[in-house]
Amino acid sequence: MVAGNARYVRYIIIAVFTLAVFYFVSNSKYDAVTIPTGLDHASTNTNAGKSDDPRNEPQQPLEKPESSDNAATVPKKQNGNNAQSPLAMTPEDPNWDVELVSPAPGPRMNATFVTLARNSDVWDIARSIRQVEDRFNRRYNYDWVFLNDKPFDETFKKVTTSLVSGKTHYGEIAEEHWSFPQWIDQDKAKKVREDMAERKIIYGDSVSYRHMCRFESGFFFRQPLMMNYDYYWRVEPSIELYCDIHYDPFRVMHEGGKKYSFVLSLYEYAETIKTLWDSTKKFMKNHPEHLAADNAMGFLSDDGGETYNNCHFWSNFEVGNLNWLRSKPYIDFFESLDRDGGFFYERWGDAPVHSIAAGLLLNKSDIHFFNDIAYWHVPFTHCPTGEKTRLALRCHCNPSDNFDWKGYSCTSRFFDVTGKTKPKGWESEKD
Ligand SMILES: Nc1nc2c(ncn2[C@@H]2O[C@H](COP(=O)(O)OP(=O)(O)OP(=O)(O)O)[C@@H](O)[C@H]2O)c(=O)[nH]1
Ligand SMILES: [Mg+2]
Repeated sequence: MVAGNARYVRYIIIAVFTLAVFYFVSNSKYDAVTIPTGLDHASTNTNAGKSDDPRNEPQQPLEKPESSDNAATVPKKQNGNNAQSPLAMTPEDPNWDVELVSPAPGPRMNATFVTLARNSDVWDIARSIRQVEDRFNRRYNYDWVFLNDKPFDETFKKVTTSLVSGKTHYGEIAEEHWSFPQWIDQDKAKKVREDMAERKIIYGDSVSYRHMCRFESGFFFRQPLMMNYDYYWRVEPSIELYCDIHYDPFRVMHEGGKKYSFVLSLYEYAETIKTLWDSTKKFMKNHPEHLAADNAMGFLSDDGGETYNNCHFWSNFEVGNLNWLRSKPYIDFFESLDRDGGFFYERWGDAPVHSIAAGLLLNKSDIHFFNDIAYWHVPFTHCPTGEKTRLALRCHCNPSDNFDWKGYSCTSRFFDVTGKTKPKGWESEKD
């Protein structure tokens, strides 16, 4: 009986001991998981296959473990002293790397990005800026001018300034650049808008859209902030850039003597520009001295200038020379059109206005097509033709989306008129 009791006591002690051990194990504090530094260099470098890619250069050898026996337990160390270079995980940490990469070598042009936007466009333009910065400007740090018919609010300025790697400038457009000129007949303009609304013409009933088109046609390049620059690159909200941009497009323009450039071209909606060509012909008659000797009339007209074929460069993307837009030929052209009133009596867009000007006032060789700049603005894509180009530029566009050689694009015509050779593979991208 005594032996039996002792056995029970032993069982109780073992049970209490087991519970105590379980309690201590389950309540003990974990050590924080240390983040290994300098691990996995080789495994993250998946960019195999291209010998000239700097990321494929051999990595610095990792410090050898003390013995092969404890290789599994000794963490690999990077060259350098961890104490001197503490791992920076947040912007508040000392050593936080602001720049990430070095600036691109070479000169900078006197150039700026320019965006016309409303305060409500802030998140859509934020997307565009991020694309431009990631693909290009983080290494070039060009300025960015923002223009608005109303004052920009603090949120717009804060968000965009945080995203742009160059300086940002914010301008409010003067009223005379964003209103009806006094010679416009308001009743006539109103009737046009009502009629276009009934016919469901896109933006046909919008007053602000017309102010926007007139402003982009005749005034953005002479805003006080823009007077500081020679070249501009227009960026709209919600665009995409699909490839790295390895060279400076502003330099291409400057060193190649280019005045205007494009990535997409197409036919304009004829109902919105019914009398634009009549006004253009009037201008050509009044100012023959402004027409360039080797102009690109063949891009604009199939009958030697009698009628307009509606081809235009899509102006939501443009890299151009501001001094050309500020020149007498261009200003005379804009003022002649503006007097005729088609910005309000029809719905002339800045794209056909810029394009007709480029086609008539410039020599063909002044207009540049940037095949390398892959671009999307709803609903069209320019994806560079040629697999070699797309791989070299690390593009993520689908080549079958490329609009360049489809039936509704005018880019093939541009190549024919200017005598340029189309990029290899263009035929397989037709409709
Ligand atoms: N400040 C200001 N900017 C405007 C106004 N209307 C348009 N914009 C800007 O002008 C540019 C062209 O306008 P969008 O509305 O994009 O015109 P769109 O490209 O023809 O048409 P979407 O297909 O809608 O993009 C954009 O950068 C707009 O942010 C306006 O009333 N005020
Ligand atoms: Mg747009």
